[in-house]
Amino acid sequence: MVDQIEISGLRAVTIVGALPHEREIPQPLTIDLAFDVDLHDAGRNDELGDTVHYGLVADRVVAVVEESKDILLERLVSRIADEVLAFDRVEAVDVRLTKVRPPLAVDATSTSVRIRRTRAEAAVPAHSSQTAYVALGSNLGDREEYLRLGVCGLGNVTAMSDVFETDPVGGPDDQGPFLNMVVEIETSLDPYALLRRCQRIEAEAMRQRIVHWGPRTLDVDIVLYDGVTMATDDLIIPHPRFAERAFVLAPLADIAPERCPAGWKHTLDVDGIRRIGQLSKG
Ligand code: PH2
Ligand code: MG
Ligand code: MG
Repeated sequence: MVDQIEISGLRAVTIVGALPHEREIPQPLTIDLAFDVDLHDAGRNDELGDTVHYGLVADRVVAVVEESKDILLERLVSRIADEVLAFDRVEAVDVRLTKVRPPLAVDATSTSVRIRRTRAEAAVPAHSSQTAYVALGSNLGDREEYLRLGVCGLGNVTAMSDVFETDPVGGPDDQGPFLNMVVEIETSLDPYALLRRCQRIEAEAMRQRIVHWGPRTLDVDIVLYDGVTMATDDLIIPHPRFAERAFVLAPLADIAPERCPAGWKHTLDVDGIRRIGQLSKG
């Protein structure tokens, strides 16, 4: 018999499923987890550091589910297992993922898939991560505070450019100047999951999508994602216009000049960009 920690009836709402309406409307899921952790030390010492903080596991799992858009429960349950196994002390995990309102023609209470995965067979080794560059921009309200909110929401930030004040490019004439910056992150999220995180951060900043390219409290765009070139309706990587935008290139050049496109210095020979300096702690 091994020691286990259990989390039962964790609830999340997301897009999952193969049917047309399931691609449109988020649906409720419940997640039940049991993970193997040696609890001897925590039992003796009464120290959180000797065990796995189940609150953090619950937060990570709900974030992964809400950021996903998988077709199969099997795919999503496997992501959940990988996420739990990324916690160092977890040796194995049992996960059950349940559709609370399964789309069946007949009557049924729920449908579930259940898997057990051990550290040895985990598809994603613990802490596997990619480097990505994300651009932040704000020209409404407390612009620095919105940048701070963006930086915090992105998670593991490994480098930050200076903040630049930039004249608006495109959009209505009467909007104020932007604050722009670029950050480097190490992330275990795939590009879509990272996009969903960016969108969630923007929503938290109550971005008003009223005028196309109009003023916004916070815009969070993926510029580059290691090893990924893609173009779908939802997401294009690298960002399609970053190579001609001084408000992205100037901050990107601060932290990753080697990632800037050829001739980037020339692109910076424009007015309308002023270096402000490091983002203050607020
Ligand atoms: N973002 C835009 C359009 N124009 N101009 C500046 N200076 N900074 C921006 O972040 C910006 C813009 C669309 O996202
Ligand atoms: Mg943008
Ligand atoms: Mg954007």
